[in-house]
Amino acid sequence: MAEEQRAENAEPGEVQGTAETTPAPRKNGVAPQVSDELAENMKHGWADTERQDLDPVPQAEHTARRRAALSARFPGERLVIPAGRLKTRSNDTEYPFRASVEYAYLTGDQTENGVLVLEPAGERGHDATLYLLPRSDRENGEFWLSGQGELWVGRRNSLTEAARLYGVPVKDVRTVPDVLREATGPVRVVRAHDAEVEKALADKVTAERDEELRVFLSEARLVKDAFEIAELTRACESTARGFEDVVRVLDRAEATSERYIEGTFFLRARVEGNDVGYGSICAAGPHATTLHWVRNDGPVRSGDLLLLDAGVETTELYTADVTRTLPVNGRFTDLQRKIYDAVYEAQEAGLAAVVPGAKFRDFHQAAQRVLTEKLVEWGLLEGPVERVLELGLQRRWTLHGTGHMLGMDVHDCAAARRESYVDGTLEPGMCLTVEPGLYFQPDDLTVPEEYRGIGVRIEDDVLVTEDGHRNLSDALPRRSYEVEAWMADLRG
Ligand SMILES: [Mn+2]
Repeated sequence: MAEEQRAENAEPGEVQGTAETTPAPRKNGVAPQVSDELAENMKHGWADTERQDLDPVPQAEHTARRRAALSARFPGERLVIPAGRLKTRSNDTEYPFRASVEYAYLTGDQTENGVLVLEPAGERGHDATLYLLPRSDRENGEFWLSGQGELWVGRRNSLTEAARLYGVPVKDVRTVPDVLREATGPVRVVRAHDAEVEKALADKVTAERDEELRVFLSEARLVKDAFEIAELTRACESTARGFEDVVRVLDRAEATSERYIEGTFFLRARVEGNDVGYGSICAAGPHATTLHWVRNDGPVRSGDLLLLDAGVETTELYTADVTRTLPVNGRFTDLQRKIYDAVYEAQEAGLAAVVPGAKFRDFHQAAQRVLTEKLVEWGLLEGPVERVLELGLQRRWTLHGTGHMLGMDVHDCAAARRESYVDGTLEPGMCLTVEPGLYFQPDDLTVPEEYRGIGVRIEDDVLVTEDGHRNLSDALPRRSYEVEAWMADLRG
């Protein structure tokens, strides 16, 4: 019944384009009728809950500085950064909302349909305005008759409350299409988040100029500020607890499936953070050789390895990205240990290359060299090592790059230019993963049978510091014998 009424009144994901929000009168009689007496009754008797005691959110000083950097890069131009809208999952249900990274980074807010606009303001640079949906109107019945009414979706901040929280003037988002349509002068928008906003700007923007805005915001996040570093540290700490949770219930996973592991980690992510930062890879046995195994519907067997690649995303949307490869029964076989220790050695070489001033590629090359030496030593590849590296022949089993930037996106800063990221230089404040691996596909006839179906990856999240790096995920052991001792400890 509740759902029926909602379906009748709701426009999921839609905010009306005008200030007139009176719900459309019902005509078909399917939904419950609202008598004039009830409509009148619902207008009255509600307390004023406006909050006067709000302090700015902790990152407000940081978002102000981030907006100032953006302002300096695009003087005299109007900049439009939408949060995005709810996405339909099926019929009238939606996916959990996650604000666009650009919007959350510049505002600290995460509300659907929000839009940040930086208006050129001469000498001052820009004036920022945040556009948000206000509290529901009680007078016209919106709060209980509209699908976005607060009675259905929960109380929102009033515009005054939001202004206090985020340190930016706030206006009604329903005026945004008109504001943007009437705007004159150069405009840029971050695309792919809000079709309504883009429609209003259609004849004012170009793809090329908008891309420059996106690239700038991606590169701005290459070096993390103090707030971001604290968030990434928290994400790693929660993630370590999630891995411990998994180890404690491995026997229950054996009785069910990889799903038990996924669900166990997810519980930690939802309780301590916002969500997982990406689909958890819970890959037991040969599934570990599938790089993005997220079906997680396979068996968990004693004697196999479990490759768990998972990260908690904090409430402020910063994610960890950590992998451990664990023997399900708590002990590596000799061959599993040989392969695991090789990956560990490669990771050590990679970590040692994460220092300020090093090229981003250096840690990848250091790890690849170690893995290649092992593959030659084991007789899987014919040397010399230099020739193998030159031809990239080791990549049949190393498969992927050794790391990437980490932040609000698990593969953060993806729009950055090559020269500032892939071909760039490491600087203090950058946060990245170091994650070498070796994967022997179950159907790979070029390796001895006993190798087939073994996949190992070890992944840590590392902050570049003034004099080297700090491993943010080092609460979790990495050496094979330390992993065994840690598992034994947790399983009692
Ligand atoms: Mn990763």
